[in-house]
Amino acid sequence: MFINTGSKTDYFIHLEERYNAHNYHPLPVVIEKGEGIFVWDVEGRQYFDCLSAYSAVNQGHCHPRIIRALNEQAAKLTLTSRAFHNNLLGEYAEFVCQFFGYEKVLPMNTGVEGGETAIKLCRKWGYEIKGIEKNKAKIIFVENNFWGRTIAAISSSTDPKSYNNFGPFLPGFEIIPYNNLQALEAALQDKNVAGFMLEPIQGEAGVVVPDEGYLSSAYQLCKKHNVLFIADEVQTGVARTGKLLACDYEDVKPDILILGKALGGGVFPVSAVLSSHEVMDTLKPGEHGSTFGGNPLACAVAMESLKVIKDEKLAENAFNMGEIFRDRLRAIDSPLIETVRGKGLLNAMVVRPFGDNKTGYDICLDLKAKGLLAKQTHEHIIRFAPPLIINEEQVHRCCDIIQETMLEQGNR
Ligand code: IF1
Repeated sequence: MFINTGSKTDYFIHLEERYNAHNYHPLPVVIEKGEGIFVWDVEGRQYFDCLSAYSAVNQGHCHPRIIRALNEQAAKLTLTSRAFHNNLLGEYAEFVCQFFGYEKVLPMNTGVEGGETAIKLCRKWGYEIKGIEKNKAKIIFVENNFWGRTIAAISSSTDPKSYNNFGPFLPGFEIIPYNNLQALEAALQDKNVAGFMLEPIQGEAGVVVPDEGYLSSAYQLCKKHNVLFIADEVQTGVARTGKLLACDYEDVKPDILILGKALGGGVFPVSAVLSSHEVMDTLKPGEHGSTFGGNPLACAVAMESLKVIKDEKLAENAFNMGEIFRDRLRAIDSPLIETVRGKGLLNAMVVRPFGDNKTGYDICLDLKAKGLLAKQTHEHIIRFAPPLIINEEQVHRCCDIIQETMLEQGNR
């Protein structure tokens, strides 16, 4: 039994620390309410949410249309499993395929399940269509990728924090530098390569934007070598970067597209793998699946989540607000700011080492004190990703807070 020795915040943090695994280092804030771009903590304080649950809340917290879709479906039918048909899966599959321009979809739940599914489809296609020798298929990944926490995901990771002491790792994965076409061309000489999987903009790596033309050239190289181009748009997709998909900036149509996070409108785990008949039809009944994959509740939520993206023109808004956001941050006259980068409303500020071993976490604490929640990645990179519904006045208020914080830091 926990006795409330301090604030409500302390109470909830202590309770969580006692009974929950310490697999995160959260900011010391306890959120109990979310609406639009705002969240409130248990002390009643309001914050700008500049993380959007790592781009899963693109439509804003508790969007009324999405909550209504969730509640109405939840009161009717939530889960049948795929042992039986349900009246929403076919409608959803048609809707999401037409929304993104693909022939077939395989519905899953989390982003990493989407990545796992894409790899299994790619390998199956490699053996049964490309004719790669059994169990010899290789998939190319890039350094500093992040696509989740499963054994396959960490087997392709270059981050010791992701893979250390979780071995042994999966074979058949090759890792090359990101944004390096020569390295890709060299790797593609291997006839056993079935696929090349990458994020169009690397999120966890710190919003790393590749050179203009990298995606389209990489795609062309994959076509030349009969290799599937697999885009992990779990974080960059669903309008986050100012286009429906980050690949749209270069008119690249991935052979396999992986979606997650905001596909579920921030209210339900929904992921999807979209591809062609040729790739999808390599899977036969009983060869892949998941208890919740394609459940009617997820279908209802995902359709409404995508309709909101379209109806509220959130990609266009993300593009326009992102321009203002980066201009404002780049105008901050602080020696601590090394660079500001991003597309749409997926942005990051890289800060130089400062004070006595201060890191981005310390800046996030100061931002929190001023009413803005953001989180650092890799110590010195602060990611700013507000919900895509943010308006110009709110962008300026967020930038005022960031500017004030950075100028104060610089004077310490
Ligand atoms: C954590 C990071 C972000 C992703 C991309 C697939 C997945 C993710 C590009 C897997 C998930 C989440 C996971 C979460 C924190 C967050 C994260 F910092 F870990 F790397 F966003 F950048 N592809 N990213 O970003 O999706 O299975 O989680 O639904 O694990 O700490 P998931």
